[in-house]
Parts: sequence; structure tokens; C-alpha cells
Amino acid sequence: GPAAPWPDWAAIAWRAKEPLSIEEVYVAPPKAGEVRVRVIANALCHTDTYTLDGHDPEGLFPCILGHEAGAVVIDVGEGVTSLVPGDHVIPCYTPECREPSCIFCASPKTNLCPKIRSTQGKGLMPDGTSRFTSVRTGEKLYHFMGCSTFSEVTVLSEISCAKIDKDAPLAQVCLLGCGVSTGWGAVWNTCKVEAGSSVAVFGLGAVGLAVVQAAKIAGARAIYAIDTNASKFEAARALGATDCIDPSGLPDGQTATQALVAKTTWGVDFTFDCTGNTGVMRGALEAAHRGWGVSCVIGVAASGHEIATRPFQLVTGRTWKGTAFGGWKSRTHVPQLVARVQRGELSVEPFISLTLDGIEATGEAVKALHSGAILRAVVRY
Ligand code: NAD
Ligand code: AHE
Ligand code: ZN
Repeated sequence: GPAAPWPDWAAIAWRAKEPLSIEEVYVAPPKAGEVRVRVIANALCHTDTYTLDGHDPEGLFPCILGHEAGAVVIDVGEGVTSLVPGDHVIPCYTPECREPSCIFCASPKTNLCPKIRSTQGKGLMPDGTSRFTSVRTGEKLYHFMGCSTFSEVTVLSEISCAKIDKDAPLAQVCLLGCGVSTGWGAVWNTCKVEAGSSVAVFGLGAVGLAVVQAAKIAGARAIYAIDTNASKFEAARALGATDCIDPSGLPDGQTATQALVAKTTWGVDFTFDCTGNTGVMRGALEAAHRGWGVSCVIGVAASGHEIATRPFQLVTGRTWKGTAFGGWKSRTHVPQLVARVQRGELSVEPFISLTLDGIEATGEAVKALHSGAILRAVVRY
């Protein structure tokens, strides 16, 4: 029979707004269609800290956060055919079931496979239960975004695992599990930014800077980079921004939108919100070009916040759209992005501000991201 379970370490979020607690957890073996993985490296995304701060309407506690990671398969549950122990994977919060009956997987228009979304949103595996138990209290802990990578060991759905080349450095390509892939895909997939266009990016964290990088690769002629934290401008310029704007430092109380319209006459061809601030989302839409401008919402807004604009902004030719994971079909496209990074065609290095060792460093990474001083902090477990 199975050996007695032995515990692993995890960074537990017991309650909103409280620091993570490094404690032992029992991680149950994978059930049918699931895989158990050892997390090798985890990068911290704003969405983790937003959820820890209690802003996610779907946020459940106690839980194990984390969704930007590289991992190695330990064992697989019944019926798993695409993975074997030892495989390297990037956990993906947007799965890809590839079932012939899945109209989303079958459509080239979207990556939003809904196969396990309802249980994922309830913090549970697809059978409606959790694999995590606190050693200290005996309580069950919720999963998060189908990943829960703030744990040395976690359990994932097979359809959430992008299998990647074993030679790819997990402490770097873990960034492709969320933010950087999202920024690139927003430009290339969701908006299909054309050569010669103008682009404005609001919010210069890893997501916004990946938008800058992708826009430059797409041949954008002008890239306006906007952030209230001017310390982000150096990285933005290095990645291709042609003009950096601090909205708090504009003359005569001008807004970033007014500044952009003044610089361009009719607005910017493509604008991106990478802040999650609904006021900024409105400003980004209204900075889009009369007649054809497209504005893409990438940022995730806090519970209770809604977007608004005058319908006239749409009547006069602007399009408001949004993206989840940059439109990438996870199991198909993430391995391809990893290969492009390995070939040196794309670089994730500019986004890694610091690398820390040991899961106990996760709290330090949270503080650093909160302070605005860093892009991505990678923690090697
Ligand atoms: P981050 O915290 O590293 O960066 C956010 C940046 O926005 C910071 O540089 C901050 O100074 C800037 N900012 C904040 N308020 C601003 C304002 N009013 N005006 C201008 N700049 C402002 O975050 P990140 O990890 O890069 O993520 C960015 C956003 O994207 C978050 O909302 C995150 O939840 C979301 N996200 C969405 C997806 C998706 O699939 N749609 C994927 C990843 C992240
Ligand atoms: N749970 C929130 C929404 C959170 C959200 O929108 N998440 C983004 C990914 S953020 C990655 O860092 C997303 O892709 N959402 C699609 C999905 O299916 O969750 C809420 O408002 O309830
Ligand atoms: Zn994320």
C-alpha cells in the first residue's frame, strides 16, 4: 500500500492581509487526471499579492497562492497519458483540455478553456476536493488558480501542465507561466499590433514591460511608457520605450491621456492597461486613436470596481478589449515560447530583478513587489 504521507513546506495564506506563514503541509497523491509536481522555482505576480491583500472577489482562505512557476513531475494519477515522472512543466492557470467537444479549445479565437474553471474558482481540484492539509491544524487548505505553487509540492490537473524541454532553466522560464507571456500575447495575439503603429503602455511592471518589449519586436514606431513610479523608466527605455511619462509630474494638472492626445493629435493606435486601476483603464481607452484605436485591459481590478466611459468613445471608433494569459493556448504555446527563449529570440532576463533561495524567502519577495522596487523576484525552492 502507499507509504505514510510525509509533509512538505509551503507558504500558507491563512487570512487576507496577513503575512504568509511557512509551514508544513501534507500534499495528497494525484487523483485521476492529476499530476503531483515538485516546484523548482516560483516568480511572484501582482495577482498573488492582490489576492493576498483581499482584493480578489474569488479569493478564498486559508489557501496556497502562487501561479508563475517551473516544476518537475513526481507522479501521475490514473489515466494521465501526456506526462511521466521527471517531465518538466510550467503550471498554467488557463488549461487546455483539447477534447473534441470543447468549442473553446477548437476555436483559434480564444484560449479560455472552461473545462475546470468552476472548481478552480472555488479553490478545489476538479473532483471538488483539496489535496492540501495543514500539518499544524489539520485543516484543509484551498488551491489557487489551479496552481498553488507557493508549495514545494503541489497537485495540478494534467490539462494545466505545459510540458517543456528539460534543458530550459526553470528559474528563468518560470516567468512564462504568467506575466511575461501575457504581455507578449496581448500585443501579438489579442491586439495584433502592426509595424509602424503607436503604442501606449500604462503600468510598467513585468506585464507592462513585456508589452513594451513585444511592441518593439512588432515594429511599433512610437512606444509611450506610463508609470507613476519613474524608477521603471530605465528598464522601459532599454526594452524599446521611446517616451516615458510620469502622470504625477505633468504640467497644469494634465492627465496622461491628455498628454498622449496632445503628442499624437488623434490618440494612440494601441493602448494597454497593465495596472488594474479602473480609472487608468478609462484613461487608456480614451487615449486610443479616433476611428481605429484599440485598448486592451490586462490589469485585474479589485472587487467592486467597474469600468466606465462615454459611449461616444466607442461610437467614434475605439475598441475596448481584454486578454487572459495573452490569448496563448497554454499546453500548445507555452512550450513554443520556452523554445524561443532557449534559442535566444526572446529574453526573460530583463524581468528578473532578484533571485532568492528557499521557500521561506517568499515573504521577502511579496514585500519587494509591494514596494515597487522590483519586477519579478524568483524564489528557488
Ligand atoms: P506590478 O505590480 O509589477 O506592476 C504594476 C505597475 O503599475 C507598477 O509599476 C506601478 O507603479 C504601476 N501603476 C500602478 N498604478 C498606476 C497608475 N495609476 N498609473 C500608472 N502606473 C501605475 O504588476 P504586474 O505583475 O506587472 O501585473 C500588472 C497587472 O496585470 C496586475 O493588475 C495583474 O493582476 C495583472 N495581470 C493580468 C494578467 C491577465 O492575464 N490578464 C496576467 C498577469 C497579470
Ligand atoms: N478572480 C478574479 C479575476 C482574476 C483574473 O481576472 N485573473 C486573470 C489572470 S491574472 C494572472 O495574473 C484571468 O486570466 N482571468 C480569467 C479567469 O478565468 O480567471 C475575479 O474578478 O473574480
Ligand atoms: Zn499572474
